[in-house]
Amino acid sequence: MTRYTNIVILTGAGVSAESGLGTFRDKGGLWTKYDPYKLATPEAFSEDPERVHAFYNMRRASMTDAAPNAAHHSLAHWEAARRENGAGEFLLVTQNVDDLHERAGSRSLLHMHGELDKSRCSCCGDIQPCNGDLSTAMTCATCGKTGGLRPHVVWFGEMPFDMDRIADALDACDLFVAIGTSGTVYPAAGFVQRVAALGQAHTVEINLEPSEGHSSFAERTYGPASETVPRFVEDLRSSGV
Ligand code: BV8
Repeated sequence: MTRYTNIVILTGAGVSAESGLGTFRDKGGLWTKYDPYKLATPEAFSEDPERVHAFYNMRRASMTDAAPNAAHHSLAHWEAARRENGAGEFLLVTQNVDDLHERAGSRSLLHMHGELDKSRCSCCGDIQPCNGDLSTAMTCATCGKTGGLRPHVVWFGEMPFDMDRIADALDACDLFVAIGTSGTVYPAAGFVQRVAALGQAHTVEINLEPSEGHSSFAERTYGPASETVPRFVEDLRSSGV
């Protein structure tokens, strides 16, 4: 079995599904109940900030009640084991705005679409922890302006975070694993094509069903993440990866 030195993992909402947090495009998913262009765009926020705050306040509250599942824990243990034995780079890039990877113990982690438990001031850019509700009545502790606080998440049409660091990791990796993502939203959905085009990495999709980009992956495993991810990680770790 190959020993991988530079591993990049990409997760999406499917990894948090069994923790009780909704996905977006599955049956009953958030975007089947709400219009993303009325809730997850800068234009939506300037048009009706309180409607957007209510949507993210509801999701922030359900995040607090959720707990990491076996998929989150197995990724965190894998990262820790590789760090302990100096096995090389391990980067977890998540599209998710929940904190379940952190709460499972993941450390080498980038939230490319931001984080629900942070607010950002549209006036001065200050980022603060946010565990309760946001509203337009709130005042920024840094610049003192009222009404400018927003969820620190990436909306459609906004540039995802840490793209340079992610691109470097993708270009250096020899294992790329996408977990629980429909492969619908770019630029994340294009990561596998970027890696496959370089021809130096093994690519794996672990999902409930084939994603939009499934044909770009060399290996594909389907089933609930709380079962498929621990099994995948265990198989690799038992061969010393
Ligand atoms: C940008 C906000 C550019 C946070 C979200 C081509 C290139 C570049 C951009 C575009 C492009 N084409 C179109 C675009 C624009 C757009 C886009 O991709 N649109 C799509 C709809 C076509 N992209 C953007 O706007 C991005 N920005 O490109 O900026 C730019 C350039 C210069 C200057 C400025 C800007 C920004 C994208 C981020 C938008 N934010 N949400 C929030 O509210 O959470 S999108 C939303 O989708 C979430 O962030 C989510 O993480 C993300 C991806 O969804 P998934 O995680 O994949 O979830 P989904 O429900 O779709 O799928 C779940 C999967 O899990 C399913 O496959 C299911 O089978 C599986 N599953 C379910 N249960 C389980 C499971 N798997 C395992 N186990 C289970 N139990």
